[in-house]
Amino acid sequence: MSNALAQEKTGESWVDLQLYGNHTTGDFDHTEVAIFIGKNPWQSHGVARARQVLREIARDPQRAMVVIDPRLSETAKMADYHLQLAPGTDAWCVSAIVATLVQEELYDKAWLHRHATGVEPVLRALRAVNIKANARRCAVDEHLIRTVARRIAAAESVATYEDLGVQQSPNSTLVAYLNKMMWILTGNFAKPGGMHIHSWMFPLAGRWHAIPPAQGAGYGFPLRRRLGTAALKTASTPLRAVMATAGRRGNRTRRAATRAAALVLDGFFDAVAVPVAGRIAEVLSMSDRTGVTPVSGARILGGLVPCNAIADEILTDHPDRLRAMWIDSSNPAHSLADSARFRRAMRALELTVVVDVAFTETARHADYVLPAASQFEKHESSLFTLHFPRNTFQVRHPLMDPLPGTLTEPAIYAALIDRLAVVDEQLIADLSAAACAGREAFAVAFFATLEAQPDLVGLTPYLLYRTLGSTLPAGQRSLALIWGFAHLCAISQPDAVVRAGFTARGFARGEQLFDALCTRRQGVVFAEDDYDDAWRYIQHDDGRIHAEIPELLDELAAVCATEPCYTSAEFPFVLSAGERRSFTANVIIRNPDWRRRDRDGALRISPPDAQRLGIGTGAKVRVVTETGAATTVVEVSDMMRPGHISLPNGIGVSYPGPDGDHTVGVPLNTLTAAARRDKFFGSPWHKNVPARIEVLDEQPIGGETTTGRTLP
Ligand SMILES: Nc1nc2c(c(=O)[nH]1)N[C@H]1C(S)=C(S)[C@@H](COP(=O)(O)OP(=O)(O)OC[C@H]3O[C@@H](n4cnc5c(=O)[nH]c(N)nc54)[C@H](O)[C@@H]3O)O[C@H]1N2
Ligand SMILES: Nc1nc2c(c(=O)[nH]1)N[C@H]1C(S)=C(S)[C@@H](COP(=O)(O)OP(=O)(O)OC[C@H]3O[C@@H](n4cnc5c(=O)[nH]c(N)nc54)[C@H](O)[C@@H]3O)O[C@H]1N2
Ligand SMILES: [Mo]
Repeated sequence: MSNALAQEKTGESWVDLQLYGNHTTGDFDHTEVAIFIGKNPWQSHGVARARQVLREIARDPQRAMVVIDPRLSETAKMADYHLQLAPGTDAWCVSAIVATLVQEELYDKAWLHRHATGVEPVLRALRAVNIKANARRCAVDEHLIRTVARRIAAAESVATYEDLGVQQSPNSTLVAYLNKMMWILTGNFAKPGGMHIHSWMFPLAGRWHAIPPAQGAGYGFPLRRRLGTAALKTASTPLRAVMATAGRRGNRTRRAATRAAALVLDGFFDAVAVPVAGRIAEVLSMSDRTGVTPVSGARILGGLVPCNAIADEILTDHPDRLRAMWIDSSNPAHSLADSARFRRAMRALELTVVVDVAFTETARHADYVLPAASQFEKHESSLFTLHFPRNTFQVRHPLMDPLPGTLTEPAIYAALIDRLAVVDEQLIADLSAAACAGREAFAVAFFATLEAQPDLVGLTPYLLYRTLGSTLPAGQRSLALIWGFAHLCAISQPDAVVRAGFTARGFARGEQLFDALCTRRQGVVFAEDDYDDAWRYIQHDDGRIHAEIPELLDELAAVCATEPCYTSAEFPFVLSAGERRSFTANVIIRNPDWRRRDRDGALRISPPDAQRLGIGTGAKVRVVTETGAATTVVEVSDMMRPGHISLPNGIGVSYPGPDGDHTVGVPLNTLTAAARRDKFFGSPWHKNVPARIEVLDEQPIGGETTTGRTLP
């Protein structure tokens, strides 16, 4: 199992797990000092109402924006402090900032004493950092670094956001740690404008864990839990039999069954829901699956194999190599490093299946392609519920009917699981009948089933779709899964869900949330946190931040003893392969005519470099890297630092035209290498690809003749 998180976010996630156990998010609406590290929210968002929030910060003289980026990005242009470092040198830059906090005694001793452990080794490591040397290594003025550190220390609140500029660059895991030290050492956690662990609809990554209600989990709770579990176990068989037939019997039986189920739920819901729901969430979120891959020994986090290791796990004769790959909603032959190698790996497999809405670069190499209905033709939602204090979720409804021959993913997977015949048909019939009787009856029957047959827990989405789904109005079958989300969410974060207005008690609260999710099409605030709640989301038993990560403190010392250097005489530029621009959206825009500007996805280059090469905007050049070469047009841009060039992401995909398929723009991963990756979690260094530029003699795009004029 892998997904895009395992080529950008796993290093940061692991750091989060060590420090406090879950994902954090910044309160940029209220923060005094906003810090963006390798992040350009003006184009890439990631902060709700990003442009408005950026404008508000920029306009307010009491607030400040710090941007760490080698490029004068749209966001950097609005910043009070732009640290325009040399590409790939963030570890030196951010460690110099954090070291200034320590060496100038600007950190919050009292707060750390109260809320953190393992602080002393961190302070010791940071006292050893040579700020002056690191400033030189990252090519940022030492005075600017110290000024920024002082501004951070003086602020009422600080929030940070790191993204691909560092996550797909050298030392990404170390930089994630240093980033977090900027706000931890200054005590910027769990307060307005600070950093917070937040609620989830369902954890996209990281651990599901129930937060007990602040008040009165209540008298006799353990006893009720024991009783409840026992009641569920013993009552479930006869109760389930009643439920099973209730749908078919008369109204009186159905009413009796519903009342009985309601009674069980009323009496015991609080006590039994958490353990039952917890098991479902743990299995489905795969949060506890760690280890290493069988062939290359790459570290697995949250069940995810690092993307850059996938081909290594296939292109070998190791007996435990991967044999088959199921690819859904992803175009890895285009979006993962070294496309040619990935395609070779696909062909070496015994079976490949692609589920997609387009006949993608990946689909073309698959044994089977299962065409899915598009996002406009089915219910959809995003699990990126990363907001604090008010967290939102939206179920988007279909706008039109699916194209003939396509199915929604739930229908595809349910049909496959049917054919695998792993679930007893009678069970499906029983649960469906219970669902006909009512939600309470269904809930008791469903929970009792999973309690009795824990091996079915992983099939929860299938069971919900087939049983509860069959009772939902026509065309809304997929919403059965949302029912599961609603209940897990209400069970795990009861106080926050109540504050968001879902005040019913016990089982009824999840029902209330489910109804809102299905009917309020504009979206729902499902959780409203208190700033103090962030403490309750910490997953260490002592409720403290565990500041020391020995592996990364060793790494800090090692990195600080080296000089960064990514270029050579052969490859004198650092190419950032994958800049987010206004007309890019990962790989989902295939028609180049949709890009009203920058249709070809120009290579951005600094004015001095362009001048030395004798080229201007619109010139055609060839970009050559260790792995490949591509032709592109040039845009001379004052955004770029000399020595740094940048291509947009998401282009270079095929699109059918009257005379066959066309590809506009550079498919970036023909230029990248899988081996250039983070040593801890394998994140690719897409932002840091050594490259050279060869100027073409007025060749049309695609022409391969070069003049051989290379920048020395
Ligand atoms: N318009 C648009 N928005 C998107 C997407 C999209 O395709 N298009 N994709 C979405 C996805 S999947 C993601 S992950 C996010 C990514 O969002 P971002 O990470 O914000 O986007 P990028 O433009 O890839 O990179 C951010 C910045 O990193 C800088 N950078 C390059 N090298 C370095 C370096 O060595 N150090 C530092 N500090 N900075 C460096 C670049 O100059 C750039 O300004 O965007 C999301 N939003
Ligand atoms: N060189 C380089 N490589 C990069 C990046 C970079 O900056 N530089 N960025 C990286 C990042 S951060 C990310 S997140 C990845 C993204 O890489 P991917 O995950 O591969 O790209 P997406 O565009 O998110 O994938 C979408 C796929 O889902 C399909 N799709 C769209 N809607 C549906 C649907 O309803 N159902 C199904 N089944 N499929 C659908 C689309 O047709 C497309 O093929 O790329 C990474 N690769
Ligand atoms: Mo991403």
